[in-house]
Parts: sequence; C-alpha cells; structure tokens
Amino acid sequence: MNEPRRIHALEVGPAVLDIMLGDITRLDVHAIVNAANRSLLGGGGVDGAIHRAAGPELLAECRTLGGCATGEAKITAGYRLKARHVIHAVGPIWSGGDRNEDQLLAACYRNAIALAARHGLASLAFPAISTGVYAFPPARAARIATGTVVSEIAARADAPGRIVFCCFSEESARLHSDALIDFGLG
Ligand code: AR6
Repeated sequence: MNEPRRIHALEVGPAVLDIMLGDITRLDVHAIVNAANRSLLGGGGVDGAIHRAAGPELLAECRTLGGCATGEAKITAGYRLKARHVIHAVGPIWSGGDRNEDQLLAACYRNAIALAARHGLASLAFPAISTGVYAFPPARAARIATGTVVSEIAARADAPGRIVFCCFSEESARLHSDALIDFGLG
C-alpha cells in the first residue's frame, strides 16, 4: 500500500487527531502501536507488517520482554522503521462482548498513551487494534478507540500532541470519523 494519506484532522484542546488511510509502517511519527499478541513474538496482520519493516532486530528485542498481558503495552525501538519506537499493545480477542473486551480494548489505548507520555514522545499512531484476526466489531472498536484517546488527551497534559488513527480501509477510516463526529468533534 502507498504512503498513508490524511482523511480527517481535528484539534482537540492542545492536541491534533489525524485519521489517515494506509500502511502504518510508512508513517513518520515518534512511535507506532503494534496490534500484537501476548507472546510479542510476531504474527500476521499489522504485527507481521511491522516486524518485516523493522527487521529482525525487533524480534530479538521482543524476545527479551517476556510477553505482555491483554490490555497492556510494552515499548521497543523501531529499528528500520521511520518511527523511533514501537509500542506493542495486546488487544482482546472478541468473544461476544461479555468477557471485558470493551474495557481491555480501551486499556490498550490508555496504556499506549501512558507509555508514550513516559518516554516524552510527541506523536503516536494507532492501528485499529483487535479489528482484524481478533474479530472485534469495527464500529464498536472505533468508538472505543476515539473515545479513549479523546478522554486521555483531556486528562493528561503529557499525552502526545499528535495522535494518528492509521486505518487500513476506507470503511475503517469512515467509522473513526463518524465516531469523532458522534462525540461532537470533527
Ligand atoms: N497498517 C495499518 N493497519 C493495518 C496494517 C498495516 N500495515 N495491516 C493490517 N492492518 P490485525 P488484531 C489493520 O489482524 O485483530 C496478529 O497475528 C487490519 O486491517 O493486524 O489485533 C497478531 O500477532 C485491522 O483493521 O490485529 C495477533 O495474533 C487492524 O490492522 C493478532 O493478529 C488490526 O488487525 C492480533 O489481531
């Protein structure tokens, strides 16, 4: 896929939120978020794309991390990526909605922003975590992703000043735009 293009941008307080369409591995931001699994040892989807683009050094560093619990996040270097860091977040596997999936997905966004803040990172890009192999309903996930990011930006002054939702389909980009509009933003 080509260079990501901006679909929608808006200011929320001191921060800028961007909805972009394209391959997250091409983005020039301080950190990209990986939709990883608990082993942190790679996989398909965006995880596979990030490991391919970053090179084998990323897997070597991931092997030292001892995995990651669902809803949590861990940070590594970005190696051959433009992004200096990768924040690996483990989304929930959708299993009907009564296994805390909403809260676990929100925790991924919250914990990734907290890690970025702790490392002083000014820009951060998210894929639509859990909406691929993990089968989380995409509209519901887009509402949780945008709602959590907007409330974290409001709650903490050290959040990155630019946060990107890097969507991989027109439909996903539309769902994120619609969710922001439903919050009275956009
Ligand atoms: N750039 C941006 N978004 C992408 C890219 C890309 N290059 N490639 C895929 N997406 P998924 P999950 C979108 O399946 O559901 C892996 O095997 C994709 O269209 O990557 O959290 C892990 O190792 C979808 O909207 O992640 C885990 O085992 C979104 O990224 C498992 O999959 C997430 O899809 C995690 O499943």
